[in-house]
Amino acid sequence: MAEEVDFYPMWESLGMDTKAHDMLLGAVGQMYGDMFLAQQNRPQACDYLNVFATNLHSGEIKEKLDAKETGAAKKIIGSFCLYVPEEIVTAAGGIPIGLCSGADFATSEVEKHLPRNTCPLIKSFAGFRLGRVCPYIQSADLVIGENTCDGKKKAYEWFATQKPMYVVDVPHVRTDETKQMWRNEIHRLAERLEQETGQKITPESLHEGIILANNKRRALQRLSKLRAADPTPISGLDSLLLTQAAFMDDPVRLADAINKVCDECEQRVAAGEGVAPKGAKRILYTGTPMAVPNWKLFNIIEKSGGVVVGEECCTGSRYYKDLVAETGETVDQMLDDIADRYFNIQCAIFTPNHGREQDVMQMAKDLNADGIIDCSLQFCTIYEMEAFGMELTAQENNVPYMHITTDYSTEDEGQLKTRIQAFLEMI
Ligand code: BJ8
Repeated sequence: MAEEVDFYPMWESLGMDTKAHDMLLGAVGQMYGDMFLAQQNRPQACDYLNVFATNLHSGEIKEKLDAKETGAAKKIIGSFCLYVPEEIVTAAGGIPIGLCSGADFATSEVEKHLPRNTCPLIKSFAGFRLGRVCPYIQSADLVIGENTCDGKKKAYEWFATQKPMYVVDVPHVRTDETKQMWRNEIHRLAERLEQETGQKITPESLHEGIILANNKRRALQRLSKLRAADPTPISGLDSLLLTQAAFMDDPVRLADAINKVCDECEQRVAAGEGVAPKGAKRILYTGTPMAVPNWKLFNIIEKSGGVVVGEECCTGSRYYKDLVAETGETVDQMLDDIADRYFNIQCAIFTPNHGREQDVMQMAKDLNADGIIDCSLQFCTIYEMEAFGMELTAQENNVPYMHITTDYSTEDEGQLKTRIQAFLEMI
């Protein structure tokens, strides 16, 4: 039997509130059991996710702290957005961590610093910091923010009083000039990271960073293709968690685990085995990102008899659909290649952003979706705004569409269930 490790000294050394943290872990553990472990016909290789979820606040974070201790890595670098390239962090000797948070915490404390009508994702990371319950936020040596939505960019002004921060300037329109600005911004970020870690980025280290991230993306692309089968071999919940893991887990281990899931899914597809019966209503998700442990919507869809077959969002296809070119030879070339790949992420902060509608329609076709559920987190103006255009595009393409606005609370679960069940019956 594996030796039990006592993680309390580690949590205490990170300045965490261990009592509050126990409560959080208890609640998330319960949720994981009710949502993930209660699934039927789950691929066995998804057991990896059970281990990942169990270790998320313990073994996973210890591994990163140990890497720093032994000198295998220099710093832990947190970020909140897909526009922050993990390749550069890795190349500079940092460990990249996604800090977006998916649960309400210390809300009344948060509302002393941020307006009540702020998006739950922002309030959540603020609450995790104020409540001292996130070992990732606690251990981040530097946090890279980004000038994206109004909520995040203003919240970072406050967050900078909590953690050392550097904010990258993401353009909001796509022109040749802004593309060049973005390239310059990425070069500046590389310099800042080198300064932070004290490690020079070399052609070799940057190439390795690109390959590490691309390999995760290749594995997720493979999984995405397999989900086109009917019956689909894996649930939306498990697929979502595999992508969420890409922001925290060891990249080599995770890519290997995803490929093992794919191997099993290939066998299932060949045998006509699925996670839901053939003919179950197939949903394409689009909208705001889903940070751990925001699994509410997928759980409702799948417990209502539907199955999520794809996610057009930052915790979905936007993370893995495009690779960074692997042909660059100099650091400058590779940084430009990275900038160009990230410039193409179809986030609603860009105007116009019709590429997102095209991506959604293409995914609906490729994955044989029966309907689209477009979800915005409450108070996310940019995704709420884009929902109107998305609905029109879906109508033009004869794809049933539903828009949802929700938050991290459980209060609207009953209402969401009713609406989703009606949508599944209608399509
Ligand atoms: S690239 S989607 S991760 S900005 S949900 S905090 S937009 S008010 S998360 Fe995003 Fe980067 Fe874009 Fe992706 Fe603001 Fe909206 Fe909240 Fe959001």
